[in-house]
Amino acid sequence: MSAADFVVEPLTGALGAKVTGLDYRKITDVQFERLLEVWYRHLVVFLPDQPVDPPAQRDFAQRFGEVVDHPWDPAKIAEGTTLVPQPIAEDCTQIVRVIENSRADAWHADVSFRQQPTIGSVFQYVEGPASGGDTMWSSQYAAYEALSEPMRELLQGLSARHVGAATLTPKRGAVHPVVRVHPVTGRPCLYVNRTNTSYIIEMNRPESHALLRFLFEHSEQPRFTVRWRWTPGDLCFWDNRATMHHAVNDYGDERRVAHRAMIDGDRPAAYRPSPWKPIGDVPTHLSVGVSHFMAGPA
Ligand SMILES: O=C(O)CCC(=O)C(=O)O
Ligand SMILES: [Fe+2]
Repeated sequence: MSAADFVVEPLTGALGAKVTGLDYRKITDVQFERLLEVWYRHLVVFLPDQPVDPPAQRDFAQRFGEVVDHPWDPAKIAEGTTLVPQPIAEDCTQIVRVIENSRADAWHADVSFRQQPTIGSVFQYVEGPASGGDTMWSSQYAAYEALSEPMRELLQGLSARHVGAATLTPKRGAVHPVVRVHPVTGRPCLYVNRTNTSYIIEMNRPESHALLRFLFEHSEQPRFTVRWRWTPGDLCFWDNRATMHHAVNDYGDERRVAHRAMIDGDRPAAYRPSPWKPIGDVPTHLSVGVSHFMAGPA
């Protein structure tokens, strides 16, 4: 094998790729460049059967950008909407979060209620039930591209408020374009999700409600998704800008553990600037999106 010579197997028509022939602890710069290309193209990349090694996971995640997390301190939560860089402790407990029984079983893009949602996560499955506990991802490029031209035109001029679970985020959340452009690929994608997206600011509430409901149902269709059945050791990294994900909660009381490092983000950019003005502020309790997993990661 030459330096960048690993094997890439696409998983579904929409997204996902399995990569074999690599140990994530020993990836050369040339291999990493190629892996980034695979990531941008397939959005969620799986490296099966990797050693569980949190410091190595931290180092690998840092190749994508700065590793960040929620400011769990309530005073900091109240302060603002940005994630904070994590102190780099040698034992990694600060930077590679242990995710136990995440129950994140509603479609979401991580922390979309923040001004700068993460660009992605490096996630390793450590232990879990003999069956069940799969995770699903959906391509929001594919969801966008499947819409009619008039619908795409309409959506390009809209923005939505995203609000997270009360324990995680200030009530004000963040406003993002409904269609964002991926800063690396330049491709437009849908950017609303059932967990965090509350309402479209340029529309009347009933219009916003109906349109968001349609968009949630549209973007969650099986034809836009991939589903991964985990084996302990599987490492994956997903693009959080052009995908949503959903952890399937079908394993009862069994234990399911993963390690996750989140990578600092950027401000979602609109595909086209909005020609319309917001219609005034509305109390956040009128949200359509409902956070189903108050205790889990968002
Ligand atoms: O547990 C999982 O499969 C995914 C959990 C999740 O939503 C996350 O880590 O962001
Ligand atoms: Fe998540």
